[in-house]
Amino acid sequence: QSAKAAANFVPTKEDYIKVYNRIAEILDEASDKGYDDGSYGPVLVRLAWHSSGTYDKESGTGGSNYATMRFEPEALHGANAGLQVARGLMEVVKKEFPWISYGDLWTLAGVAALQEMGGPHIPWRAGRIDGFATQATPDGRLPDATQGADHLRNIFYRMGFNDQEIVALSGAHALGRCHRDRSGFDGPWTFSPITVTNDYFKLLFDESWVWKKWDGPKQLEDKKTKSLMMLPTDYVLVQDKSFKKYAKQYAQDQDLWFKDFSKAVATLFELGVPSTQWVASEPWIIPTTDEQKE
Ligand code: DDH
Repeated sequence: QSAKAAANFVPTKEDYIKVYNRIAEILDEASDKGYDDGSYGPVLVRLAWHSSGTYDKESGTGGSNYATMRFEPEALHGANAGLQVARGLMEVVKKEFPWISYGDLWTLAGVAALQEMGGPHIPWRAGRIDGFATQATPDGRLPDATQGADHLRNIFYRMGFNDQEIVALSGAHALGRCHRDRSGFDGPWTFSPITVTNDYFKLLFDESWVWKKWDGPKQLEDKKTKSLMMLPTDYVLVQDKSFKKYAKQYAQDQDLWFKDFSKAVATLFELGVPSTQWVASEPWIIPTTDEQKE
């Protein structure tokens, strides 16, 4: 394809599905590489979330529109430690599909990862544009795992979310793990860290959580197997009365959590994007690779 043809290329939903499918292939390459639990899914979900969760509704700054995590110092913010892995993977896809914006690519990767790991469909549409380093956000917009309920509310209310949505979004910690060399914390939240389930909520209620005795940052471990972890901010969801009500509902009803999680994540991934930029008036439902075979 010549440069001129590439510049005139107007992608359709089908073209984005091709990108989705390519990302789906890459997820599994983790197992050959011996990476973590055998999928790049969790770290890609984290990239999509950290690129969106910088949004500030008052100033309208931050969010997924400009993919400013490509630039320093945002790339080097403590909260983003380790995400160079995910950005590097997406660089490969960007080379193959140069017409896609980084903001669309990263959020589509989050959608592909969640859906391919067995989660609910996440409505998504294209329209984000690449921005500039001057649009990067200041440090401190993402949650700090050592803090309490007030901090969680300050951070997520600033994005426009309420208590129910904070709890629903937090269920993403069913996935992945903490890495000593990234956040300083250590271990997975659940026994199935590459499958989307409501186990995070179940475990919060069903296990006894005790402070881990170690030289690392303050975190909890399950008394029984000592192989799972919770961050102080995770534990807040069963301590704070309002959060706990929703956490209990999600522990008891995975379908309810899937529904609320899908809606909140779709909103999260669209934060900071002016509605005039969307290529479609409504978000699309992209079929999983399994559904495409049916
Ligand atoms: Fe998270 N998260 N997260 N998180 N997160 C970490 C890992 C992952 C917090 C802190 C951490 C969300 C909310 C919060 C994922 C998704 C989401 C790690 C470990 C820390 C620390 C990083 C490392 O060492 O590699 C805090 C604090 C909050 C909060 O206060 C609410 C949300 C809303 C999401 C989401 O996706 C909607 C995922 C996935 C991971 C696993 C990454 C991996 O590499 O594995």
